[in-house]
Amino acid sequence: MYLPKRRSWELPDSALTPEGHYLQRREFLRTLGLGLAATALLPASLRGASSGFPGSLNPSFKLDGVKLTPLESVTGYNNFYEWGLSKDAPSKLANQGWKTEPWTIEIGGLCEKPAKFEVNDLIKALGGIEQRNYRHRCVEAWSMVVPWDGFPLAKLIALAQPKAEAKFIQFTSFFDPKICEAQRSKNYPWPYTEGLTIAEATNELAFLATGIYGKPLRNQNGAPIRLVAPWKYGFKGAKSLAKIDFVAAQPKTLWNEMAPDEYGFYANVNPEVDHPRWSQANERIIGGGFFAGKKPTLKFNGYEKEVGSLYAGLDLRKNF
Ligand SMILES: Nc1nc2c(c(=O)[nH]1)N[C@H]1C(S)=C(S)[C@@H](COP(=O)(O)O)O[C@H]1N2
Ligand SMILES: [Mo]
Repeated sequence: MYLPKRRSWELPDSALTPEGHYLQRREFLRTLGLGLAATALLPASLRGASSGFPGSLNPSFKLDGVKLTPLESVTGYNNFYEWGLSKDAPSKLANQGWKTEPWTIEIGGLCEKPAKFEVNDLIKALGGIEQRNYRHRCVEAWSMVVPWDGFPLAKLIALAQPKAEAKFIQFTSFFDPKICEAQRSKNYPWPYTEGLTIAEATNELAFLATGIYGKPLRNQNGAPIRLVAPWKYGFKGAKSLAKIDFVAAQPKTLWNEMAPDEYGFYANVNPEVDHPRWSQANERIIGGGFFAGKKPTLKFNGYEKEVGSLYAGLDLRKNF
């Protein structure tokens, strides 16, 4: 029902799997032989090329003239509160015995095809992955440009077949208080949750990332699979997803529950709507040295052409 429109850039070549994933995700390799039979059952529009070559950058998302944030910054300056509140905590604490492979993700709620997948099998069922360079703007007024690997969320939605009553999708991060000490605390309503409307989720920009710079996601970036909605503040991009549910009503989200006046459900990047405690007009560029500087923030983070129509007639100040 919510089949994504086939776009000019969805050529077989754009859905290839970078070599790094094959080399590093052993489980993926092990199941290669089985995958083909499963993909053959999918409609042609969902099938990508099944052989893995490097260089599968989707040409529609190259971001000409923009500098990619260095890998050290993308993997060393993180927000992942389950693993500490400082920017350098997740790269350390999320890598002390927390296992993110194998990993089961559950697709459920109001859909025809609820299912559990090991993440590598899901990637295979959806025909592989592609690379996209996206701007990444945190609500805290800093930004990066990240080369993600992954697949459009619309592909997963088409596979799950949401029912007509499904109007939103809720994303739920992992919950494992035995391993994650912060999740034993009652100060936050764990697990981390986020949400999108179905119209937002089927927009071509909405992406499920499984890698960065052609390598599997590091734990601190939300391994093995996390949401990326580049026209929204980074907190919408829930990490290390355990569940994706189709729901009828606007789902609860962790930050909105914590501070509804500061973190709205929409959270579209908007230089004209300040956070109650700071301006959103400019952003600090992360990486590339101490003096990388600042730049003006763009409406919808520079993706107005792609997503502006989703919000036609909506008061963006009220629906922040
Ligand atoms: N589960 C979970 N997801 C999360 C967060 C978090 O604390 N926990 N932080 C969010 C915020 S505020 C941002 S800016 C991005 C940061 O992603 P990155 O560390 O890969 O840049 O992840 C988002 N997803
Ligand atoms: Mo953020």
